[in-house]
Amino acid sequence: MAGNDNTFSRNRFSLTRRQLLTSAGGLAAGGAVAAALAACTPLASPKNTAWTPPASPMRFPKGYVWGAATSAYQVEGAWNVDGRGPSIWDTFSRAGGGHIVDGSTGDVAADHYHRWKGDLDLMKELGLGGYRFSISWTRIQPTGSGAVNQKGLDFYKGIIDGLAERDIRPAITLFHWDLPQPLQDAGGWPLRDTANRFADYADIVFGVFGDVDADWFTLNEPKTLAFNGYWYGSHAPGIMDPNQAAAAVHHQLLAHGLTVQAWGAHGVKGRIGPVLNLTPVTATDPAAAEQTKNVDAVENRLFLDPVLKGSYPTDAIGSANGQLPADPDQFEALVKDGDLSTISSPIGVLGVNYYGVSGVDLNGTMVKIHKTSTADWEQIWAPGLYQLLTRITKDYKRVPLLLTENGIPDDMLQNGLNDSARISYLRSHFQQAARAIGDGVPLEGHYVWALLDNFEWAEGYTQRWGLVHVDFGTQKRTPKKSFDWYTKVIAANAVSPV
Ligand code: IFM
Repeated sequence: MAGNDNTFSRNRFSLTRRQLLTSAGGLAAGGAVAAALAACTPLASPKNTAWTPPASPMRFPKGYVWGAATSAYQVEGAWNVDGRGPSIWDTFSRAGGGHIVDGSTGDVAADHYHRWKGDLDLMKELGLGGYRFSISWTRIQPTGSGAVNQKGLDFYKGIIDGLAERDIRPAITLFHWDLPQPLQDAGGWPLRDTANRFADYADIVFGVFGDVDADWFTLNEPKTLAFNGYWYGSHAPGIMDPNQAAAAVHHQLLAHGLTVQAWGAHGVKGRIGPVLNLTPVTATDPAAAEQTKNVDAVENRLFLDPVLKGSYPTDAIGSANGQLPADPDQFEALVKDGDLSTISSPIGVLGVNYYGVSGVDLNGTMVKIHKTSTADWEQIWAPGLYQLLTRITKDYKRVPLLLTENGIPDDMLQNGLNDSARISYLRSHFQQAARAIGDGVPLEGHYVWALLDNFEWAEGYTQRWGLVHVDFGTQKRTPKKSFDWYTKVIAANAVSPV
């Protein structure tokens, strides 16, 4: 694991996927950090650490959805098949220049486009109650607007029907970062009209699949796309401009709200909401309270508040340490009358992606306070999940929650199939989920990221996140040890202490 390495490169292409855990500003040795932490108050629940799991299995409510997730560009491949148009990820991964660490693309990925039936059989074998996948916009509308591609709709109809045959509930994400390239050429998410284009695309999907009883998700992780794609430049479309990033936040949220409204107008079955990746943050120095509050605003409240309260936090954007360094006036001018009521249209479910926590230093920089997985941005701390879930429930109106992603990449020191580190990780996070449910959090399901090894964005194929190993040369699937372990958890609807 990369857990002993406290230094992080900040060069453009080795920026971590989600945030800058930099060596800038330095990071105190573990003991000093722990001492500093003990001296400061965490932002959320005071009950976040003093808890040990019970010796007996922790049971989950009847109907709890045990799931696994993927996304279109990461698994489908078939980049130029059956009329699919180019997305920003096709462009970005082909551009070279170190965008993707191993120089790879998602052209073939796990070839799920051609192998989905076998993959659905694997899900059945695992005993999944839910499968979360995303629809590729450019399979449905190859240029992002106008003509509809029937073959794209047919592909997803096959998956939806195949899930129904296997009694697996679909969780369908309409957008997992693969913006049609022509829309980026016109300005991308910083352009307001992209929200309208997205609502048109959603309208097409709802018109065809309105009778599908699913958990519908509008956008996956609008934060990651906005920040990595338009601020750090480490993801497609590779832009480095905080003002564009701020605009991309607002217009994605607007697209979310318009889509919730279109969903209601179509009378689609199931329920709908966004998928937000959220991160509890803690000051590493008693004097860093303000900086930590700012980072919390950027990481969490910038997304939760508009969706669940109909307002933007005032401390997220600006030039203070920890803020998104865009122009607040410029941002305010983007928010037109009615936008916030659109964005806060009532949702039926909130998807939460949880990967860990972060410390915040005096510079407002996110720094390492816990061991990371092979992904150096992922600071593993299971109690943070409890902290996050209880905080959402306490600070916002009550809405059913689904953990829509949670997982780690293979530990490089372990044999790929013998992934006991993933089992420990999942066990501790399932326990914290059960604990949160016991304390009244309306959590209704848990999707492991990921079902299959896949294309991990800027990390290419160097990180393997799957319950199922994929040999990218032969496309052979082999369940890992965690797959067998998860099968037992699902069958028992309970997580055991060992
Ligand atoms: O692979 C990604 C996924 O696309 C979005 N959430 C985090 C995962 C792991 O980095």
